[in-house]
Amino acid sequence: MAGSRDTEAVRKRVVKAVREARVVDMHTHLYSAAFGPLLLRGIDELLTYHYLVAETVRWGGVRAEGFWRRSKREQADLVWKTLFCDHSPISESCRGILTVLERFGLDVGSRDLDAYREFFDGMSVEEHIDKVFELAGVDRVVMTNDPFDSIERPIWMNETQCDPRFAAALRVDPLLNSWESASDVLRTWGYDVSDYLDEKAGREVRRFLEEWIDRTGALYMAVSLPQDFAFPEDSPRGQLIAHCLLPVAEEKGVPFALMIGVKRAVNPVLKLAGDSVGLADVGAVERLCAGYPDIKFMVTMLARENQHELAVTARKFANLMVFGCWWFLNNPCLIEEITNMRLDLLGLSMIPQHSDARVLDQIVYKWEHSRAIIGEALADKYANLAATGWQVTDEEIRRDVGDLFGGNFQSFLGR
Ligand code: FIX
Ligand code: ZN
Repeated sequence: MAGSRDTEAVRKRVVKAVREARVVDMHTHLYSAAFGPLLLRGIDELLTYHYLVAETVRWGGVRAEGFWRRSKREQADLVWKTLFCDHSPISESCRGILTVLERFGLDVGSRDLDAYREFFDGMSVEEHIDKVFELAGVDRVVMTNDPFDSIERPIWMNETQCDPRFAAALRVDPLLNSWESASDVLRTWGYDVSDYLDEKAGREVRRFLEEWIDRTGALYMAVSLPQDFAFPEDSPRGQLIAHCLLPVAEEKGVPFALMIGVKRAVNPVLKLAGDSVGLADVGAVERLCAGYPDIKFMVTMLARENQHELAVTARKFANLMVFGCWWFLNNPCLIEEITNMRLDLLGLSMIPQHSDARVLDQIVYKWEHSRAIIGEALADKYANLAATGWQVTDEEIRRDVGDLFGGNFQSFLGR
């Protein structure tokens, strides 16, 4: 047996296994090349990521309205000037860009934005995707697919061939969170739904969901929910979940992913950068998991203060998979805290991270930064085991790390 009581040696073996692990990134906003303009990539997209827009406008050099009036390139110039030149780029989102540049072999010290642009412009989309997947150690990403999106819908309707590295997830926000306008649109597509959610409308929405799961091959259905999300609830959303989403999830055997705790548009002029966070009720998750034991739920919550209760809830329900450090939690200090807590409460039966990348290149930094933190957290745990005399083989370490970085997700899907 290759095991050792030496805690330092075991730590090194764990960190190495995490560094080498192949990743399945179970929630992103990336698209394959077939989706044309929906796939964002390169330095100007990196700089205008909404996390950085919020940080730029904070400095007060420009108001949000003025920011949006600029071209993408001018916006990127302003972000670069404000966050990288006028101040040191120490926030996680800024640091991420430097990690990407460095991993691509660019001269970070030169601060030469035009040279970075030239580099990214020189890559074909295919070359770019291959390179990013290789640098990130990612095998597969799951997209966020919205059948109500006017660019995306025709691509699916034309049965465009999709790169198998990009799997689909059916996003149901428009349906659940704005039923009135969604029902208007559904009618134009030939679904016989009234505004009133009666028996027939329920049947038609189920037909819509089933058709889109089949069309996209969606691995799961997903929705983001506000901090006041309740279940059960006598609202269109509550009715749709109970009578459409859950029956389809059960019938099709696809999990339902709930991302809970977003306070949308607290500052609407900031657009995507204007969303915030709120404390949510984990009781809604408990009631879903207890009431529907044959349905699988994947849940992430946005508020730091919800994390402990959510992890405890996952101890109670095998049909609940906790995943990721979402959005404002995707920062080193919080990933460390949350990962350690989950490892203590749930052992290895969770999905520690997803990237939520919106720009292709981001998976390079998001996974590199998360790997380092998860690797250290895990190394501590194995070192504690080694101190008792428990020995682990390299195969066992690789098995466990593989579960965290993709295996648990695949098993939960039942694949
Ligand atoms: O709802 C979501 O999937 C969120 O992740 C996004 O809408 C959000 O804007 C984001 O990019 C967070 O990382
Ligand atoms: Zn997301």
